[in-house]
Amino acid sequence: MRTLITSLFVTALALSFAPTEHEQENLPSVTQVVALDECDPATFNAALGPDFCKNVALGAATKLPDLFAKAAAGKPDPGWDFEPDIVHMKKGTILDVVDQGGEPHTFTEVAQFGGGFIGDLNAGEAVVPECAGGFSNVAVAKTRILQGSHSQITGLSKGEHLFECCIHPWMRVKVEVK
Ligand SMILES: [Cu+2]
Repeated sequence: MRTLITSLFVTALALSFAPTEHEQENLPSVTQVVALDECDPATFNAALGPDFCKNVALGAATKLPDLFAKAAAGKPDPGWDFEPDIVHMKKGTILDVVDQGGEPHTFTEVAQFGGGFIGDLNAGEAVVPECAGGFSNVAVAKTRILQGSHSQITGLSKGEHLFECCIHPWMRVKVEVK
């Protein structure tokens, strides 16, 4: 009897230190979205200030006037992108957005996709209310992601969520939360 009690105690002790399946399930999982761009430092920084664009493109860069010309023609540069375009995740998952491009972006939840706060990049689409005012609006500024940094989105409810960049509004992600 004594042996049985001792062995039960030892088993209970061992279990209390081992992470149980239940605890492992409680760790929030993370899914990642990557923001990309291939800005050309020479032309971007001449117009927008030193260090606005840091060279990440290794020869694949898009010059600032070309970015505007492509957007105006309704064929925005595909190098400016959120990947993936659609995210499927369970409720409670952390959505981690990392800017691996050369310049800042925003990751802004919108009711409907539309234009951003730089009219000449909107290809005629009206600015969506969530982007209005640009960085003079704190609600927009707080969704900014600087080059090389992460932003974590938590607490997304079940259902569909739409996110876009308020600067480059063709950068769009649909998040389906189950
Ligand atoms: Cu952007």
